[in-house]
Amino acid sequence: MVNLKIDGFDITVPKNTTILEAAKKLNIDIPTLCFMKGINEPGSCRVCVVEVEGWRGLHPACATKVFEGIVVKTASSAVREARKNILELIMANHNRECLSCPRNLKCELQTLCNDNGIDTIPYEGKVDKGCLDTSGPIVRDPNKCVLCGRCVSVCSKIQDVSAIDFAFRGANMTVTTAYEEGLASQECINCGQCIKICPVGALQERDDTEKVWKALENPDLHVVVQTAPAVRVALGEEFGFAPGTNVEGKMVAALRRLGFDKVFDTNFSADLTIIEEGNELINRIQNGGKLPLITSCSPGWIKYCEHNYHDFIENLSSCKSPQQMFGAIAKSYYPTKADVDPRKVFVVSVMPCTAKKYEADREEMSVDGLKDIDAVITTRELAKMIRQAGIKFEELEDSKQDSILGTYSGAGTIFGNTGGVMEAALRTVADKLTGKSLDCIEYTAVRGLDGIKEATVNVAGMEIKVAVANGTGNASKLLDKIRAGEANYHFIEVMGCEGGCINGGGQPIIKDKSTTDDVKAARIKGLYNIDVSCEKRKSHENPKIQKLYAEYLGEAGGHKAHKLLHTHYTA
Ligand code: HC1
Ligand code: SF4
Repeated sequence: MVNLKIDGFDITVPKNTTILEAAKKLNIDIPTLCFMKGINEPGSCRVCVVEVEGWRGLHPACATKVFEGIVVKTASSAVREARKNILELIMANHNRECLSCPRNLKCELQTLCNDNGIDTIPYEGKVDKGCLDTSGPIVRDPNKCVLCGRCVSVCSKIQDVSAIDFAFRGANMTVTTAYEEGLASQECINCGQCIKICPVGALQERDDTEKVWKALENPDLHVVVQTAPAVRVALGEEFGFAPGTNVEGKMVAALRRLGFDKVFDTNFSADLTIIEEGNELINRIQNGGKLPLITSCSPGWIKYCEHNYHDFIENLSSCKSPQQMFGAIAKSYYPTKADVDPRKVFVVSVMPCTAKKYEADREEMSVDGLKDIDAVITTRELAKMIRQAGIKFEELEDSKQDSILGTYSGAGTIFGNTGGVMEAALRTVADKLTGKSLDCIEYTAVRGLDGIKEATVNVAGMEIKVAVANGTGNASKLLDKIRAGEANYHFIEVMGCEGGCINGGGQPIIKDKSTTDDVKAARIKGLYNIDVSCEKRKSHENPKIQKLYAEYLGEAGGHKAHKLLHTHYTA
């Protein structure tokens, strides 16, 4: 252990602790724009400089290790002056259209400038570093980039994609793509993890709210909305609720106020996915089909697989994702029940995921010329619409989803958590294979934030080997092991983002990035709490799903189900 003094207070910390970490233990928050533990290299922004007694100059707290007897000052006049100067330089090279920036009031740079008394920018900088990239769902503004490198690190080290990197030197340095092409033409998987980690507004999702407003104003359209499982435990953060708070009732009420003709739920079609995917798994196991079966509901993962693991394309489940299944049913079965023209049904999705915008626009995602999904907005965009409409979200009375696409089981709900799709599938597959209604339904081995989770489940005398890859970075590790013949499974769940959809690129921005893991854990708990409170916790027990098969689809995996609910991917 090492003893030191920070701002006059004694503290003892383990060897190799940085000054930044030691100060945190004393509740001293040294600001930094670049450093993210385990993700980004320390020391590029220099905002965290501190004074060390006896040393010349100032030193970055994120990159300087403590040693016995060190005396540190984190807010001396030399530090404050240097910090101010560094921020002025960053601001000089930053597009300062703060009022029209989507990150206004949630921008780390803006907060730091306020806190450090920046009122004028004394330097002439460079704010014409490139054009706005609007080629796809991820919008990049190089003129707002502060070169912190967090996006580059998350894209390469966590997501294993490397769609963006630093280019050029000196004043021309920028973060860009290969050949400076639009992100849409790159290997980018649209996961939006770079958006969430960006301290400023240099990365954003494409804003599709106007498209939704226009549809809502069009009297010829019948506009229905679905909300993904993970939205309900995060939307509240935009309105002051603690992470993980279930605001489903208020969310439904807000959607009604916005004018949607029907408010439905993606949890319903998550249940539907389980029926189809469970059936596919049993078929492949019993009839010698391609194994392992790998889930296909995360569009970021699908694109990653197409780019990097085409030898596993045939392993992907042919099931469309719940988002897409919902749209296909909303434009086929639902119109027969609601007596509306399917061509007039306009389907809006509220998703925690930026890649869902890309998925909805994929060529494969339509039936008989009708696109499954017409518009996708993120959790953040929904919050924006609620604010635009002047709705006092906090004070709304809870409301319930509409019939017939709004009823769901606990299994459909936990889809939003890493391991949730696997657990939901096992609940159904185990019942189907044993012919019983099993009581033991919590598959805790596949829960939690570990990168790769494995389990062997004993069902009806059969050992089913399963694995869960939490994020594409972990998927690559798992698939490499399978390629090398070092591992083998019957069924694998892959979600594109670490933690699953609860941590999707469209979820509310976590301003204090050091709390990210706590926020993820709270959202995960929120979904498991809903699961426990559900009357039905298995997808095949959802009465509205049973009715859908009885009245319309016929058999799971049958002709109609295939036409509407399945697809195929090509490398
Ligand atoms: Fe997801 Fe899914 S769980 S992919 O994370 O399979 O986005 O929440 O809607 O489609 O249901 C997202 C979440 C979501 C789909 C489901
Ligand atoms: Fe990388 Fe994901 Fe951002 Fe694309 S969206 S640049 S894959 S982090």
